[in-house]
Amino acid sequence: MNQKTALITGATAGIGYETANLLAQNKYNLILTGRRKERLESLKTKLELTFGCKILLLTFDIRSRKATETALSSIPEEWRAIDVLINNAGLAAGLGPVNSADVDDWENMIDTNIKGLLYTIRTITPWMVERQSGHVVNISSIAGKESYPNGSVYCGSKHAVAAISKAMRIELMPFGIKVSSIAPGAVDTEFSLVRFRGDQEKATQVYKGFTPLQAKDIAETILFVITRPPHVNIDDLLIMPTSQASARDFHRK
Ligand code: NDP
Ligand code: 8X3
Repeated sequence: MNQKTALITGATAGIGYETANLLAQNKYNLILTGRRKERLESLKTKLELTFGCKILLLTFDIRSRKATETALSSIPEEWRAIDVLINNAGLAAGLGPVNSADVDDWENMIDTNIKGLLYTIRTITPWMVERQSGHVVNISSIAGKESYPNGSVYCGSKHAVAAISKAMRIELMPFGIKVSSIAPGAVDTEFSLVRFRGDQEKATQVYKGFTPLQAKDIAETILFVITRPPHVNIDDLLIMPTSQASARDFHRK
């Protein structure tokens, strides 16, 4: 049995998927979540065979408080010593101004990026408090530091993740629990494909003419953050592509 356990939300794609691979390689046992069951199952098979780690899968929609609480509460006792919680599941839905954007998209982003993250934190952190140990890593964004036009609610949701992380750090500090916030710039994942509802052409344009971050870059950053010595916490880490200097400034060839 490997020694440490990490729970990663949104492990079926992108940053969560690559983080699962890297942590398995680094001898973590993993609790992996997402809605796409087949992807989770094939990832579990691959990681168990390749790295000999133990994997527990939980398939649920994080927007549903009931589904999230039910799934997380079903985690068996022997898995509850969670050393690292990586709140990664999230999305942007659409891109449009407040006067005409789709309100369903707003609900989707708020329910996933803010409420789903909170339901997860509310269920898992009491176990960390009991053990007086643990590390929560919240995936924010450059959009949690700057707002850009047509992204008000996505940016708002990521600003909320940053604000929640700051308060959590103070609340959980007396229990020896670390809280880190990681804010990436553009990462080439399924993110833009989801944002543009499967429009591959629009998604490709987002990363055109410059080299974006790869999900592996963020996985390596997460591994760095969670392997610092006990007296060191990385509070807030902004990681950008070299050709992106702000939420809106790209150097495209
Ligand atoms: P992907 O679309 O590649 O992956 C998103 C993951 O989140 C998937 O595993 C998906 O699983 C899961 N997820 C989304 N909605 C739900 C839901 N309702 N219930 C359960 N799981 C859900 O995107 P990324 O890897 O890029 O995104 C990961 C995080 O990184 C997000 O929080 C995003 O906001 C953030 N981020 C991304 C950046 C980028 O440029 N890509 C930059 C900065 C931050 P499934 O669909 O199977 O449920
Ligand atoms: C994702 C990065 O700039 O598309 O969080 O919002 S951005």
